[in-house]
Parts: sequence; structure tokens; C-alpha cells
Amino acid sequence: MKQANRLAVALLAGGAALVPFAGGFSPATAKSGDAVADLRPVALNGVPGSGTAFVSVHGTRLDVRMRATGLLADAPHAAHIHFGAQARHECPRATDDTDGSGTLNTSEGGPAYGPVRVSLTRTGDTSPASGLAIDRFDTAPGGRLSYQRGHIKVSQDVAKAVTEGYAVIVIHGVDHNHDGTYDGATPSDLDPGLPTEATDPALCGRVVPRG
Ligand SMILES: [Cu+2]
Repeated sequence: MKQANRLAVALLAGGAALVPFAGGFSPATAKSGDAVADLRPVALNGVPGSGTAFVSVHGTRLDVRMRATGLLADAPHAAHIHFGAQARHECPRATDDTDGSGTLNTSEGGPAYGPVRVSLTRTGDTSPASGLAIDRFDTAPGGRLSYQRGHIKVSQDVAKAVTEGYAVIVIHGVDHNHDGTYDGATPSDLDPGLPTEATDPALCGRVVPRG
């Protein structure tokens, strides 16, 4: 196949997935740069916290530093970099509460931030497969999360999403009923063996390139 044809096929196959990058499409390169996410309470979920995440991109390697406060203390908090080409590249709004429950679960936030692409685990695998590896995430002693990990290998499209401002960081785990633990009758949309409190999105921020 000729080069031009191959590109045409790739573009067709990518289709809508490439729309956010129209004009900046460069298949073989991932830029380097620094980005920051201002982590704020997810709409409707009422977590009295905030945080900041710094992401350095070196090709397809990420170094991440993240701090947050106001989380349920001494409970696991899954944290991820989310990105989907079809997503809105932002944190969810109250109008994303499609089941009308009055709170947002992780799936309801999907149209805003897309699927899990990087699991910000403390050790071991960082792929989406570790998205709910509860024993490897920070447990926020005293409600404070402190995370640092370097050399996280990611795919080209995730590296590009971070440097271009299309990725979103989400910290999960919301004690809706303020009883100090993850519980309640509503099962998690991600794992019916867990209560939804264990996985609901708590803090969220779009990863913005630093000028
Ligand atoms: Cu997540």
C-alpha cells in the first residue's frame, strides 16, 4: 500500500477519535512538557476537599506528583488519568446524573472524562487493568493523599492527551453518609462487590499544559 493510502486508511479508521486533535495530528511523535490539574470536588458528591496534581511528560513516560485533602481518611482512594477521544475532556456536571440519584457515579462521569487510561497505583502495574487494585492505592491518612511516582509508561495517545490538555485526573471514594467508612446499599457501577461509595468520583481536574 502506498504511504498516502495507508494514511487515508488510518484516518478513516481513527475517524471521530481524531477529531479533538484535528490540525495537530502527528502519528509518530509525543511531545514533552509539564501539566497541572487543579482538583476540585465532583459535582453533587459533596467532598469537602481539593488538591493539585503535577504531570511531567517525557515522550511516553509520565512522572506524577499529587496532593489532596478532605478525603475519607484511612480508606483506599483509586486515582486515575482518564481520557477518551470522544469525551468532553472535563469534569462531570450535575446534569450528568442520568439516573437521577442525586449523586454521580464513575460511569455517569464517563461522557465528561472518558475511560481509565492510567491507574495511579503506588506500586506495580499502572494500566487500566489495575483501576480497582484497591490495595495498591493511597489510603489518605488523616484525609490527606500524597502521591508521587515516576517512570509511568503510557501509550502515545495518552501522552499526547496530557500535553495537549485533554486528560482528566479523578480521585475516587466518597463517604456520602459521613459514617467514616465505605458502605451503603447501592453497589458500585464498576464492581458490584463494592459499595458505590468506594468508587464514586470525589475530586477531579482537567490536566492543563503549563505555559
Ligand atoms: Cu478514575
